[in-house]
Amino acid sequence: MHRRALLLAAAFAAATIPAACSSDDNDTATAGDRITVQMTDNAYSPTSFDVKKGETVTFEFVNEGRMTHEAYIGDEGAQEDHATEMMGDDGHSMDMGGDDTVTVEPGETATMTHTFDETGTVIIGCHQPGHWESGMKAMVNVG
Ligand SMILES: [Cu+2]
Repeated sequence: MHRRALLLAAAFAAATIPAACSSDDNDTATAGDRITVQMTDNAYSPTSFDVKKGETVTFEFVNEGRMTHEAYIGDEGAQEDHATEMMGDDGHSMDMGGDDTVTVEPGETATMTHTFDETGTVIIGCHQPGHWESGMKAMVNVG
């Protein structure tokens, strides 16, 4: 299940990242305690990370774009739910913890700390209007 989701997500990301943005889309960062992630309009760089199960990582998001960007961390289903919530659908009553979302204004830097308790793939997605749809996401491979 996780593997299938990973493959689908990876294929989606590869197909939708604008080639003009950067030439190092496939960089895989090896996680330490702190990972710096660049935000541009509309992409993260790098777009994939490897972390160890149980590891607590502080992401430092640097917005180098001209638009506001967001980083929401969660699995594919959570991303879809979050996208729905951003559109104002009241049908969901899920508890959106504030710790897993950060909004970064242009030129600003913000940090988010997350502990990866389960193996599998976790996604960082931007849910500013149209960004998720245009492929603004990064994969965290927890193993
Ligand atoms: Cu964005």
